[in-house]
Amino acid sequence: MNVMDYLLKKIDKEPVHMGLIDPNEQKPKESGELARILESVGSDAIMVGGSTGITKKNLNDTAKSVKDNTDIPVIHFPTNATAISPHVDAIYFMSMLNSRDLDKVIGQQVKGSLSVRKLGIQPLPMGYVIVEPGMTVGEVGNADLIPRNDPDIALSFGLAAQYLGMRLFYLEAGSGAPEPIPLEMVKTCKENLDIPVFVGGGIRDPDQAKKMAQAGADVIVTGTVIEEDSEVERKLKRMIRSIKQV
Ligand code: 1GP
Repeated sequence: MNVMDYLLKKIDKEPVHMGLIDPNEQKPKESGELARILESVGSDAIMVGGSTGITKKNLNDTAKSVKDNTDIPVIHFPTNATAISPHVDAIYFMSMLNSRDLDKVIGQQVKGSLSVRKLGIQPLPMGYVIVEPGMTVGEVGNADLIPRNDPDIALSFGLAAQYLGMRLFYLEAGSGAPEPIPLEMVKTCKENLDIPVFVGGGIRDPDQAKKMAQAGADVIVTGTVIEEDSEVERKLKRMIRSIKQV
């Protein structure tokens, strides 16, 4: 399966949902179960990754379990070049464009590129930016956070990503953020970019997810809600339905 084609076709039709499974949050077997649930409620792809505690072993075991339990694409959301798994369909080949740390912008990408080629994983070129409050990923990424009230800065990064040839642009508020990406920022980016806009961080309920889709988000990523909620299946079902109705 060509994952980029799959995504672009889906996005062309309707807003897309992706569930993020963090290998550091549960055992591989439970991750497999979450993957099964995500597919059954209509999620379009599964991202595997996290900001801290990712090892070759927990990544590999989790990715394998996820892959064994679902037919929708499994995409690695990488932390660095140390842990890259062959048990995925694709990897976001991403640059944290607003990091102060050159290693996050281009260093890890250079370190990991040969592995991606050798393992035959499809790279999905992506510009990734961290918006306030940024949470853990903003800290470990040493990000110069994009102010919440400045959509034009976010757009400037998005245009730079697009002009550099990146195929996807991701606005990240940070996992567990008290508020998701501001709607005005999503709208500004969507209206002015030709590449798909991803949003993630702090999206917990169907209403928030729907507003993101209405503002123009092409891909809505949820992570924490999968890990925390006891009625995860019911909640995800409602969330995905609300996104797809937009
Ligand atoms: C992944 O930050 C998102 O980019 C996930 O955020 O855990 O808050 O859903 P949540």
